[in-house]
Amino acid sequence: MDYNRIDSISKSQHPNNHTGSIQYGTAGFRTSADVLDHVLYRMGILTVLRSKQKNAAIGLMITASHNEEPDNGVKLVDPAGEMLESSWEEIATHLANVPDSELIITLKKIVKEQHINEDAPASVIIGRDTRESGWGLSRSAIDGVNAADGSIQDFGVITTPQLHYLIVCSNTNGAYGESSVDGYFSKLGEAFLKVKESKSKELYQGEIYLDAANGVGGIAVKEFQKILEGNLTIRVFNDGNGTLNYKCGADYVKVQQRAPLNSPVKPFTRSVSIDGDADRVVYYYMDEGEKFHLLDGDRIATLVASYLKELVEDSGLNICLGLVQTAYANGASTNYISELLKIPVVCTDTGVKHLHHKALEFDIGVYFEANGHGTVVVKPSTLEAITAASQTTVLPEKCQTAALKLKNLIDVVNQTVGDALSDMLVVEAILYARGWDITTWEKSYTDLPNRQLKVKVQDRNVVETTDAARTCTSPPGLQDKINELVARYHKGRSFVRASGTEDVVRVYAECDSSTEVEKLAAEVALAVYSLAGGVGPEPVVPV
Ligand code: 16G
Ligand code: MG
Repeated sequence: MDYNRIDSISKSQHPNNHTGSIQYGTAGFRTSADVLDHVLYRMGILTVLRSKQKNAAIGLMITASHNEEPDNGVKLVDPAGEMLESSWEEIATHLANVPDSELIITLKKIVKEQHINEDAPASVIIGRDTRESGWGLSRSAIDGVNAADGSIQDFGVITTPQLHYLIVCSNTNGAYGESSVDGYFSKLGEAFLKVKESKSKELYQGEIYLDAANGVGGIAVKEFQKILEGNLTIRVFNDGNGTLNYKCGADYVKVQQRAPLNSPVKPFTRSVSIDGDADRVVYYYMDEGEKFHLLDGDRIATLVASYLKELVEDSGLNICLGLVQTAYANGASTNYISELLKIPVVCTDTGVKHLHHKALEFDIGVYFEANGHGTVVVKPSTLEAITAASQTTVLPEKCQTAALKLKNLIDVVNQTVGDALSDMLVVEAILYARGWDITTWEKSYTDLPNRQLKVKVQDRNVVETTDAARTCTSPPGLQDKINELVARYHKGRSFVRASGTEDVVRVYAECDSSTEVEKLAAEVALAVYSLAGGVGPEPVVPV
């Protein structure tokens, strides 16, 4: 590597003028776009080093997901499509923050400590969402990759899950699918058409309304519209004409628990919201009294897991199926899945990487965050067994049919990461197979009323947790206070954690009454405010 060249481009074109520090959080760096130029340049270089180390293509995605338009961010994607390994998150944070004068020495240190062969080839796949700042930031990243002599495939504007897909295809020589954006659309689209080969039945109607958060999903869904024409009608709104993520998108709909701007008003319309980079999805509808009904990631998880369980049982195959959730999962969903469906449930820390890794421990692992981020992962040996069973004639017909259904459904899944559009097609395939409309789906269990709040504090890192964020270990006394508050509410549960993407402490509360839950959440927020150094206005507890 030509360190002199890296150094001179850094100083002349991508200097670090940022005074504050910036951190590789739950999903990469994410902050105001105007402080990210040098970070992107440096991440371009780091991606090359990671690629040399792993001897595989590494992804670099420029997005700030559901944040406001002026923000942007970058995350690195490891060879198997997973999030960057945590030890490298620290390396990335350090590299992003060092002054220009220490850039080269830092890079040399990384090369040495990580045993990187500087002469190894490097390959980087780049994508970005629709943010205006994305093009310029992608140039900075490309400058970094070039300066470090890596080869680049720049896919321009794509969804985050498309980038993950491209990485996996590229690193498996096409075994997972064709390594192109067209390959992505045809793999998932054609798999969906296969699932829908039999006639539509009962209550299912093949029409949905999609809120694309005015983001990149609005572009991607147009390709699916073409492939699925005549089989699934997707009516898109917030498709890019309005402001990105403004009063729309999966995060808004989930957190605000209300319909997005421009939503169809006709009661019981099956509606879908995705987020700004199309890796989260939630469903919702309004009833005849204009009451809003949300079917979030927990609902999707239970729908998918229960259908998979049925198929696994019918196939007669020995497959261990499990579900992974976080503490944000509604208690009613956890109860339903473990008590009624008898499917093992595991709880992990927030963030896709935690859920994904845990899910890989099952033969078929379903993972979903309540916010709509999730997918299904299947062990290669399990997929082989399912495929073999679907093709054999020695098994009873019921088993073979179930195996074939399983195989076809798995093909609709983007296993590389949670993918809003793929997940939506999976949900549609299952509702279709079950002959359900959205209210039948909703009836499986009743959500406990819940509320999320944010508390501003001086330093959010004073809040530390353990046991998948369900127990707060610092500051002292906070967990005792939470226990005391929760005990006053029927089916009460609450936890707090420092956000990985925003400078706040998050509060989650649930109990069996929608008015009481507002109180519980506010009381816990107040406890955080008093014990963890709250700043600004004090949370107000409703009377
Ligand atoms: C990121 C995570 C998401 C998580 C959220 C939590 C990825 C790709 N995304 O968006 O999984 O739910 O952060 O945000 O890992 P928080 O730490 O601000 O609550
Ligand atoms: Mg996202």
